[in-house]
Amino acid sequence: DIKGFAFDLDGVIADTAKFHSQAWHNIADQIKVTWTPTLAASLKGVSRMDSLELILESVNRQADFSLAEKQALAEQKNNEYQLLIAKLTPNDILPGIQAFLDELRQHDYRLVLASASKNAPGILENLKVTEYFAAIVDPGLLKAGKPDPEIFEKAAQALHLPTNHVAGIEDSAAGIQSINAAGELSIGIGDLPEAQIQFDTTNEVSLAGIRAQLD
Ligand code: B16
Ligand code: MG
Repeated sequence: DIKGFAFDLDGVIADTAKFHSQAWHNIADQIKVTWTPTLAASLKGVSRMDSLELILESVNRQADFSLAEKQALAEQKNNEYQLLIAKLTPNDILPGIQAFLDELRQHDYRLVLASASKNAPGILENLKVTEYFAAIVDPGLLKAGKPDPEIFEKAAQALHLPTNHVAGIEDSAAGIQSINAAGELSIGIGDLPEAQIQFDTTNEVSLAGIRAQLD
C-alpha cells in the first residue's frame, strides 16, 4: 500500500506554468521565434536548458546559438521568472491542494517534492508549505530529466520507501511517464490518459477520490 506521495510543483501545487511561459515568450520574441500554444505546452516539466532547446528546435535553429549564448538566454529567462515568483503568496496555492496536504499529514503519509525546477525550494517557502515535505529532490543532481524515471526513483529513496509504496502526482505527460517507469502509482491532473488515477483539476484530489479509483 501507499505510504508516501511525490509531488510535482509547477501545475500541481502552484500555477507557476504561466510565469515560465511569460518569461519564455519574451525570450522567443527577442530571438524572433513564433510563440504558439503547442510550443508552450511542450515545455511542461522540461528542464530550463532543454526548454530552450525545444524553443530553438521548433524553428530548426539549434545551431544558430553558441553554448554561451544559450546559457545567457536561459539566465535571462530565469531572472525574469524569479521576479515573477518573488510575488507568490499562500493565495497562489492551486485549489484543493492545501486541504490535500493537510489530509496527507493527518494520515501520516510522507511527502517529497519531485520538481524539475531549481527554483522549487524558494517557491515552497513563498507558499508557506515547506514544512509539509520531508525531502526535496535536487534536480541539479539528475542525469536525466522527466520522462526518465530517475527523479521519481530518487524521491522514493529520499523517503526510504520502495517505489511501489509511493504515489506520484503530476500535471505533465513527461511526468506521468516518469512515475510509471519508476513503478509508482501515477496520479494525473488534467487530460493524461497514461495516468493510473485521473482528476480533472487539483480541486478534486483527495484520499477518498484516489481510493474510489483504486477499487
Ligand atoms: P527552473 P515541474 C518544471 O517544474 C516546469 O514545469 C518547467 O516548465 C520548467 O522549465 C522546469 O521546472 C525547470 O524550472 O527553470 O525553475 O529550474 O513541473 O517539474 O515542477
Ligand atoms: Mg508540472
